[in-house]
Amino acid sequence: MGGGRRSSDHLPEELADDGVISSQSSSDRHPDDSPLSYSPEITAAIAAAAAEEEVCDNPPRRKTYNELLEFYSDPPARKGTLRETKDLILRHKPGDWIEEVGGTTAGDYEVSDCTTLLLIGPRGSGKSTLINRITRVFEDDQSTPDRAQVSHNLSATLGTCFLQEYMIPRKSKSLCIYDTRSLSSKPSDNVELLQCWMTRGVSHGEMAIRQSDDIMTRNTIKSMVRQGVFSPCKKRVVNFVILVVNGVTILESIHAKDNGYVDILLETFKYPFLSFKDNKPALVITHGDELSISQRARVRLYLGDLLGIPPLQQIFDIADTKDEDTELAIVGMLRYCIEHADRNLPFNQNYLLQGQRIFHSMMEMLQGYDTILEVTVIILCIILLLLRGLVNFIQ
Ligand SMILES: Nc1nc2c(ncn2[C@@H]2O[C@H](COP(=O)(O)OP(=O)(O)OP(=O)(O)O)[C@@H](O)[C@H]2O)c(=O)[nH]1
Ligand SMILES: [Mg+2]
Repeated sequence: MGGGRRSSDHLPEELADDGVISSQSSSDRHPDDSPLSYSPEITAAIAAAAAEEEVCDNPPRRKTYNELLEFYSDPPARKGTLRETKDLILRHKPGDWIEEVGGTTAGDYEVSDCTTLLLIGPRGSGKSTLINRITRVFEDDQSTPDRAQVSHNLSATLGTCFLQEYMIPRKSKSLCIYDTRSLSSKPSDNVELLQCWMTRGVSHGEMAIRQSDDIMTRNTIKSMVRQGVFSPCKKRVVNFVILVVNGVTILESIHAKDNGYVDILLETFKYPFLSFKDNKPALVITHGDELSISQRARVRLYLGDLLGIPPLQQIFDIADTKDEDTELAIVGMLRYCIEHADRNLPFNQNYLLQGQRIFHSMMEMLQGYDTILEVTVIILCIILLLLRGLVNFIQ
């Protein structure tokens, strides 16, 4: 895909030459490349990365990169916001954050009873793991079993094959996230499934069969269904999209100059039906626990450049780790998605309401004409009076 373009072509020089730390090679790491924790080594890693980055002669990129490093190295500044943002999400009802712009009121928008977010991403990027991680942020009992099935050996399973709805938190009625089947390496498969979900809506338990699935795969998926033909689950309109990518695979594909993974992301991200007006999907980077801080910052900067989105505001680094920074990233990401979902709700298509609106605007128009008519009559009367006065004067 993507013609002759190489992954490394997206990459600035100072990033392209960087080594990759994969899950398998963690023992070979340089001490400066230790995973995220606030130890002296990390501080050294930040300093080393910052010094290295100074060779970069692109000031805006350097500024963003430094901001990213600062973001990772200054957790106390953000701690106070965790509870506050969590409460906001827990209290939120769909439509709460509608902005009444363009002379509209909240009643002009089609507000469903549940804000629906759609998780999409390549095979093994960590969509199902993210569901479990998000659940734990809102769960009092941390020992409850995982909700979503995680793939532990990608070659041993097909991965997630059915759309699964997860209410967040469990008992909520107003926010749900859909886990989906992974993106295919064939773009036509992705267009077909994604367009269907975005235009017709999604429903819990729905099979996700690709055009290119062979008969055996189709039969396997069909035989996993444990319900009758008719599903009692309602269709949900998707309100916002989250693209999940594996940070380690991004670095690996850059290093190996293999464009497959990155091209699929770029192509998918550009599908207009995944955007809500000008608002593109949010991006989640997983597997950050297997990278150093400088590598995390670099992957984020690289994806921001590639997809044309702000790395600090629209890209969320959510590793499968239990720490306050991960929780902050999760609530930050949810808040971003819910706010954008509310801001992009469709107009209410209720015909009675539309009729009322048309009637009102016609009345307003007629009232406008009324004023013009009155002014014209007054002017005519004044002219008549003046003419009469003139005639009397001449006689
Ligand atoms: N170290 C680490 N491993 C992760 C992270 N996220 C996911 N994984 C692992 O990655 C593998 C795949 O995770 P899944 O959550 O099943 O990925 P998925 O996107 O749902 O995969 P499909 O359903 O096949 O599309 C599992 O072994 C997870 O444990 C992460 O942030 N860090
Ligand atoms: Mg999955």
